[in-house]
Amino acid sequence: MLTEKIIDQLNTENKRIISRIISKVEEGNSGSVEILKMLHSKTGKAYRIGITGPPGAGKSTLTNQLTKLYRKEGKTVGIIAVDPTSPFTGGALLGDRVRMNEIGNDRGVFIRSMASRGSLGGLSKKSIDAADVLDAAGYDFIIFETVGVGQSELDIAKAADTTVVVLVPESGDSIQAMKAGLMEIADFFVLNKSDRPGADSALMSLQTILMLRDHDEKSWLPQILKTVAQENKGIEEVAAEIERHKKYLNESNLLLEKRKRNVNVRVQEIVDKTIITEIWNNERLGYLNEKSGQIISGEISPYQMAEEILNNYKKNITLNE
Ligand SMILES: Nc1nc2c(ncn2[C@@H]2O[C@H](COP(=O)(O)OP(=O)(O)OP(=O)(O)O)[C@@H](O)[C@H]2O)c(=O)[nH]1
Ligand SMILES: [Mg+2]
Repeated sequence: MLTEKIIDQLNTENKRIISRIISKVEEGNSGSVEILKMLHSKTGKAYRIGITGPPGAGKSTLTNQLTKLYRKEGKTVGIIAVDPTSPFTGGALLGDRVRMNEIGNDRGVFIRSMASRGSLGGLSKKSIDAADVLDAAGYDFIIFETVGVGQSELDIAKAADTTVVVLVPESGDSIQAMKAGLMEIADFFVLNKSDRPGADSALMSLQTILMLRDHDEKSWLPQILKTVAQENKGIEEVAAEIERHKKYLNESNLLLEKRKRNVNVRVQEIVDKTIITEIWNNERLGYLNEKSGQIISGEISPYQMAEEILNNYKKNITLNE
């Protein structure tokens, strides 16, 4: 079969095949599902890192430097940059392309930009699917870069083994982060742009916020690392902290726990989406549309309508069995 042949050629040396498979997977149709099923047995080896934080914090610059460091160690890196496609720019951010160009030409690095807007829950599902392709291809590290602003972006913590939250010294940044729920998902913080004034006081206020959290001797306490990503300062420490967290997860058996929890959510999401698509076929949508006037006028209650649609769905399943 054609697909099997393509999957056999899936390795880090073959970027064109990787691109092709990710594009196929992005289509989100039955062909995509077949591919994902086939490559699943090859996944599970890559270590997944999530890098998130406010817009412009230096996530891409940090990703770029971290990747260069991993490459020096002979490791391969797959990067998924999730753009919160704004209706104004309407696509991948040019800046990322420019900043990541340098590593993009490296044989051991693969970069894919994905839009987060669009399909239902598109962000988490598609980026995790793409990460599976990169994992199966054999990349040692997979880095997700997402802008941490909305709730859906927090999903990235469910896809990553280690989540790094990047902040900058600008006042109020840590408060913003707390509001956006970034505090809960951080395995550690990077205070980037530490060359800017106010870095030390930002560090202190972040530390104060972190101290307020519940913790004991055994639990993991997120650290704050200062970096100047632009000047490649503090990057080795970031890599070391990722390694320390990875070791902690492995030794406490939490990596398996975390991955189990994530896979449960993932399967539930797949089931949810499949059922929704199955229920809302054109026929039922049309029927609902036809009857909505009667719901407004009070003849049928929304619950009665919902029951009718669900019963019709269940009846059809029984008939198909
Ligand atoms: N002063 C200073 N500037 C930096 C540092 N790191 C990155 N920058 C600059 O900050 C700007 C934004 O950097 P990016 O790496 O694109 O930030 P980002 O978080 O990926 O941005 P988005 O993906 O657009 O949210 C760029 O102009 C960088 O050159 C740093 O440590 N210090
Ligand atoms: Mg970026």
